[in-house]
Amino acid sequence: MEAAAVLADRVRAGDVRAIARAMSIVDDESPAAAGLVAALHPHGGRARLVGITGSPGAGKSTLVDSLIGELRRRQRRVGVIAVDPTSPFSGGAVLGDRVRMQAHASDPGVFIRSLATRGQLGGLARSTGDVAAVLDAAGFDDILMETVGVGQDEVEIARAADVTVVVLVPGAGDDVQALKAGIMEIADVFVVNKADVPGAERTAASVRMLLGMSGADAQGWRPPIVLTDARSGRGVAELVDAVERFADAGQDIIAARRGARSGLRVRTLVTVLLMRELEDTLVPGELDRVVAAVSARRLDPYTAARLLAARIVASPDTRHGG
Ligand SMILES: Nc1nc2c(ncn2[C@@H]2O[C@H](COP(=O)(O)OP(=O)(O)OP(=O)(O)O)[C@@H](O)[C@H]2O)c(=O)[nH]1
Ligand SMILES: [Mg+2]
Repeated sequence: MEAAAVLADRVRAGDVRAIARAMSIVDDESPAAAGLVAALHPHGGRARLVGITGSPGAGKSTLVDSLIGELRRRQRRVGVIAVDPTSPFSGGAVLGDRVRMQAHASDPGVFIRSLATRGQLGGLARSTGDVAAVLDAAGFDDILMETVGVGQDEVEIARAADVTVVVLVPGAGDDVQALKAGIMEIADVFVVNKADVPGAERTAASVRMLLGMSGADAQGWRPPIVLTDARSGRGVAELVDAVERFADAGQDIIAARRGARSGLRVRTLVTVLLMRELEDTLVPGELDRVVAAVSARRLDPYTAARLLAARIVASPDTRHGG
């Protein structure tokens, strides 16, 4: 059996070292990644992907920690992907999360992985989907994905997750305008965390009013608002219940999201493959020269792209290298 298939079998058997190794392969986008994903793909699709998004410091990691405990009580195996928006070398965030979640480190029903975004736009690491696929194939029931929601990422996590939980804190909803339209649209479930500090009820009321104005969505789901104190765990069982209700009532929505995810994934990979193919086709430096011509306004970008794309379909014997 080839190496990818052997590793995939060990991942499916729940071998912790194999899971860690598979994650590194897909996260590094090493050449073995394609074969590994191919071997794992038929065995995926069972896990529930839950996105936890919200402002920095809203308590997402603390909430994830509490959620792990609650889900374990319900006999579910839990994978966690914490996306660190900073570089892996600079930040305390990843380390802090690791230390906090250490309590679960010896539990074979829990697997925690931190990823760096490496400066990509948006808060999701590019490999998040493949790392989740490893956890999925390894049989984890719930995969919790923590990301800081700022700007574009909110849309991204909506694509990456089956269920999106938006974490707010008291005060966030006092000024209705402060709640960005984007965040209202992606939430399947709202959490007002830090419910132990004053103002949580008022924030919940503001969100409720906003939701009342926008109405339930086409499928008839109106996002519930759950108050939590992530440090004590109060409200966390209710949060899990709310996620379960959405997973049940929103099956069609989730299926559509998964379809959209597959579509985006394939399209993105085609772009990458064609770009690679083009780079193999061109003489070294040729692409840079075309780009320079566009910069110097001797060539427009559309014509440049059309000329370059035409090279890919040119006969193979015109190719340089390969
Ligand atoms: N009072 C109170 N504090 C909380 C609660 N949940 C989290 N905190 C505190 O809020 C701070 C931030 O918590 P984190 O869980 O690190 O927040 P985060 O959203 O993961 O932060 P980033 O990952 O940096 O965006 C910590 O000091 C927590 O102890 C809560 O329910 N009540
Ligand atoms: Mg965090």
